[in-house]
Amino acid sequence: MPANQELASTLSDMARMMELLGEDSFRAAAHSRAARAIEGLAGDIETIAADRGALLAIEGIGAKMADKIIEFCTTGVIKEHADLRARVPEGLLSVLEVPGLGPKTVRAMWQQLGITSRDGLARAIEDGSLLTLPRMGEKAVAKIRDALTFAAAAGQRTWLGKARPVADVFIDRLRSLAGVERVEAAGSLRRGRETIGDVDILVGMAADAPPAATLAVGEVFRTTPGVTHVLAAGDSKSSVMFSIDASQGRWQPTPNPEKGESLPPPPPGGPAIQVDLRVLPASVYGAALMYFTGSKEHNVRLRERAIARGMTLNEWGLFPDTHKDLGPPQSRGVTPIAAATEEDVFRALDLPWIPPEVREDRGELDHPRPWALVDLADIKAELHAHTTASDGVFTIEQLAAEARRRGFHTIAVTDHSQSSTIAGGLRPDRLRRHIDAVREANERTEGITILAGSEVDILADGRLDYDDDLLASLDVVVASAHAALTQDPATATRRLLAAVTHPLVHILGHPTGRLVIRRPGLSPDMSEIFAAAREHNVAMEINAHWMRLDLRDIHVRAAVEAGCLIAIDCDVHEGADFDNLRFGVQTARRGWVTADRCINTWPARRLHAWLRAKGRGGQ
Ligand code: DGT
Ligand code: CA
Ligand code: CA
Ligand code: ZN
Repeated sequence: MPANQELASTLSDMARMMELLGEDSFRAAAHSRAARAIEGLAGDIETIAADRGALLAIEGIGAKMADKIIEFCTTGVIKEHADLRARVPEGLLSVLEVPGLGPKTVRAMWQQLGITSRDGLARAIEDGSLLTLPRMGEKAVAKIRDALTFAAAAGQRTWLGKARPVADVFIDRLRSLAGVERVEAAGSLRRGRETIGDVDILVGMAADAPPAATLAVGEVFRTTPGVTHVLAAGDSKSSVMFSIDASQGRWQPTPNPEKGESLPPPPPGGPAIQVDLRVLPASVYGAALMYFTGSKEHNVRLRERAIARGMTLNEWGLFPDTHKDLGPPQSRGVTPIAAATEEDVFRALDLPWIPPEVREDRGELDHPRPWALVDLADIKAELHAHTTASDGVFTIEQLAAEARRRGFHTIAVTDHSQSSTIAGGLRPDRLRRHIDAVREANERTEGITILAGSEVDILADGRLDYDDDLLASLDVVVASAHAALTQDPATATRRLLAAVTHPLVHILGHPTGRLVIRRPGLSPDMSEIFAAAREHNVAMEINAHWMRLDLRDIHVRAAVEAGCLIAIDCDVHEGADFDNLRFGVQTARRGWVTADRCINTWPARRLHAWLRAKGRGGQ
């Protein structure tokens, strides 16, 4: 009933604006009362309002209010609402929504300090001016600061790479507790989505664990260093807010994927994320893990499948009946067909185990079985890495040593090209000397092949940043767009097509240039790019940095369907960047990439032969 909802929120806005303006509090209260009455209506307000008598019969609606409702139902707006809007600064209502702030306080902030937004409030806290308000002491200010941080974090999504270390803090802490048999992250984190709303942690308790052990898990969870608020504290369910910075000690990611890039500031409100805990018997862990991994849409499909087979699926198991009206089967003592492991439940539904990354209701239940997606352990080569020659921290040798330590057979040195001046891009003569240095390092180094490459800029018009002679002397050419990322789609398509059809390009690096949450990047016609990439034997990169994840999951899937090769690369600038590989692999899996499709999984001979074939007319 959208009209009811819209009218209710209009009236409640009016009430709040009247309060902020310091108007008659009875009038404001009348508007909130009417809003609540309309929200609770079973019938459609537009139908009811056609009969003024019916409207007046509603508890909480008087003559004046009835006129406003009729005005809304006939014109779609209430003029008084617009008048109020004109008098109240736009951001002030969002200040009022900060938990713990009432209209009187917000009005004082506005009238006396000129605060009209949450950002303004944050500034007044930092510069101390908030303290000058009457009855505003240090304690009250600290409370508001907390509430502001919390309000900003709630409903906001963060990067996969920021949320994963948070989950790992809790997993490490809970793993060794008495009676704990299993601990895992579920939800969007386990599915590897590029942004995370909240972190879901699932603990499975051994059959012989006493109830006190379950309570202890909750207690340890809620008292983890870094927890800023406890939102809920039940026996088997808890929720907390956790300061993301508290997880950074264990893993320090590069804040910025390419140095020198000017980025807008991080989302306001400070970095905090909600973490949910559920503790259950290990005997139902599989069913619960499936339920809390989601996605919701995938779960709906699974439940439909269960029902179609005469069964009921919920977080307690897969049960042999569908008598919903008798209450949930687990509380009627019905023994589940399957519950302990995901494999058991999927098998009983006549399905292979479905990798979490593809549980998005994108056709995964109809997939020809079994699944054989690319795995972290399959990756044997890194083909996009920077050294001190441009903006990396490693020398060639250090980079190679780190790559070898991580079990790779090949590392490509691909420093920036001349147009990326801020990133220390190499002029042609410097690149020539750099190539010599890489080849010498390769001679000296055992156990890994070091390739001489470049991450060559794709200029705004599609030309590459070096001439063909120089490009032809490289073992690997990653072509990437770094500037002019607001081009219109048609221009962007021509630009990227020029790079993909260039005979010396091996890999299209971070194809759209987008940054997750921060920058949309190019939006070329991907199907044209993929068709050309397939024809010209160019691999499409999945840049594994959690701020890039570019290609994104749905584009990966389209590239795979178009028959393209995929490269998963860490765009290494420093050691920790290698750890981002897991996110690149998850993104690949979300796009249904098999190992064979991904050139980083190929044995050295095959990979090197493929690279050499470029520019020699071979494939
Ligand atoms: P997020 O946190 O927004 O990044 O996304 P998710 O997928 O982690 O969602 P979340 O944390 O709300 O719930 C975790 C999983 O639990 C979700 O993927 C499916 C399951 N779940 C949670 N609430 C419901 C619900 O109301 N209905 C159903 N069917 N499943 C739910
Ligand atoms: Ca979640
Ligand atoms: Ca959750
Ligand atoms: Zn780049």
